[in-house]
Amino acid sequence: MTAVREAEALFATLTGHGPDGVWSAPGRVNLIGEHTDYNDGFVLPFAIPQRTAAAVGGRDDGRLRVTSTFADEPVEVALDDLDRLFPTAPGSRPAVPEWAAYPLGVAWALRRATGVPGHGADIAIASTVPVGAGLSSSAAIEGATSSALNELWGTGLDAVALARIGRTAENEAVGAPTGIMDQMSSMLGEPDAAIFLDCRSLEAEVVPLGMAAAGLSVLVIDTRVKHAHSTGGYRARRESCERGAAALGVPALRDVAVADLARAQELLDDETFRRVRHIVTENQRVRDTVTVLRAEGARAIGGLLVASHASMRDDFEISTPELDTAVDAALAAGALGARMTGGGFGGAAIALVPRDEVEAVTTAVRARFAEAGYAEPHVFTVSPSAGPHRDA
Ligand code: GAF
Repeated sequence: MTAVREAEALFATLTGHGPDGVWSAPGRVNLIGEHTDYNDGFVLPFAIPQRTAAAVGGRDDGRLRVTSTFADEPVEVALDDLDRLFPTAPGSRPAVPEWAAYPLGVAWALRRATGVPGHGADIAIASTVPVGAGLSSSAAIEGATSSALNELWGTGLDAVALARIGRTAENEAVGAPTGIMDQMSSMLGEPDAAIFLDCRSLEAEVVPLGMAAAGLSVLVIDTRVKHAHSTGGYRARRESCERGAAALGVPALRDVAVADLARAQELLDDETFRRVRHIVTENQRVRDTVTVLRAEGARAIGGLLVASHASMRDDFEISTPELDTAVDAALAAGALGARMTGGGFGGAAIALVPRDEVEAVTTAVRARFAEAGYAEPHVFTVSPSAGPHRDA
């Protein structure tokens, strides 16, 4: 069943009637540019066909009730209570179950940003974006919910403003200190194109990928090692970057050039230097990837993807043995490039693969995982896809 049909069915079970409408938004993979977003840098993600749908119907009692296929129980709150629930104190858990903090956080952020009080609603959420796989299931929930409420409440925000609402929900309601890449990629997705985003200005350029014309596929290898951004390593990496920028006297690591790295090495301890070097070289790799895509096409970007993975494995230290195995096995079996994608510490890798070698690469990756004694990975192709829309 599609996410849209599933959300409609869930809505009917919850309320006994049909929704006023159904909105959906996609997950994403990031082609290149990891952990650069919160350093005011560059990213090159694309939206994927897997989507999250929100079936929504108005209520006249000022209450919000959310339910989803990945929850046991609906969560219900009064709209006027949202300001008491959020923001979540830094480092604490949200006052509602974490999955519900995404849609409720969007409602809270939309009211706060626009001053529009909104009205009560039932919201039923279903998704085909795998959770915890590093494919931005969270941005897809935020995008579907914000698109729905933006229309039903008449708040009139554009795609970039809604991406900011999603990030506010994630940072302040869920408490995950993420950047804005995932929300922007979900909101701005275009078929057969990536989004070249300057995370400081939020200027976005659509970069055609021509995957089908080049006979290429992007393979996702979900290692099924779950990750979360609200805790642990993600936050620590962000803090290292902030320390590095402060020590170098710049507002953000975006302002450090590759040529400045020798001086940075003299000033910083080894670990902070390696974190900084990842961000600085990754920003350059994103720009180089865009240049190569425009001049030579997607077949020529493999080396940049491989260099990006090495930098995340060795300098930023966010890869895992499963992700390294996925990348190595894909490359050995004929992928033109491969790298882990997303925040790291689990989740998925992507591989750029000639279309007629997809099966051979898939088989080889599965075999290497079995040999290593890892859980069977979930391997599938994705094509760059459209952003949010109203489905019903
Ligand atoms: C996660 C975050 F949500 C993004 O903002 C980004 O930092 C990414 O990890 C790493 O590039 O998906």
